[in-house]
Amino acid sequence: MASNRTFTMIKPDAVEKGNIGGILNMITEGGFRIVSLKLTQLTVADAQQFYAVHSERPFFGELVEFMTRGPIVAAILEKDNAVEDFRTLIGATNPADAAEGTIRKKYATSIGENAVHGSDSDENAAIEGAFHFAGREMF
Ligand code: FUP
Repeated sequence: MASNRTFTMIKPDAVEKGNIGGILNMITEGGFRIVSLKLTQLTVADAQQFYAVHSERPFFGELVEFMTRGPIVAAILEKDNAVEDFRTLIGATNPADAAEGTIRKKYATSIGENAVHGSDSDENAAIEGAFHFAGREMF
């Protein structure tokens, strides 16, 4: 059964450009309830662990550098079918391929600086959420 929670990050590019409010608005307008929310910054070790699946890819160094260059907003979100519906709301990894009305279409500038993360499975949503939030920070 699909879980009703996913995990997101508003990435450093979007935070730098002042787009936290606009993105959170699209998230809540999209029917997601905010369970947990914080402004924080990934260490290099955090980013390497988070994106370990991409460690052999040529863009890995750039990805880690980007994700650690400034603060991010971490959040746990709730909605029926959360993982899949949130990936629909954020759009394709490359904003050039992202559909109209998606967060990446509006706020991403490139495949690397693509404004938001969304978990790709229920299992990863639980792991990623627990990495950032203690039980007492989940509402
Ligand atoms: P997504 O699940 O849409 O965030 O995309 P992936 O898990 O495939 O990729 C994770 C991150 O790696 C992307 F957000 C950006 C970065 N990436 C690149 O910089 N270049 C690529 O060719 C693919 C991904």
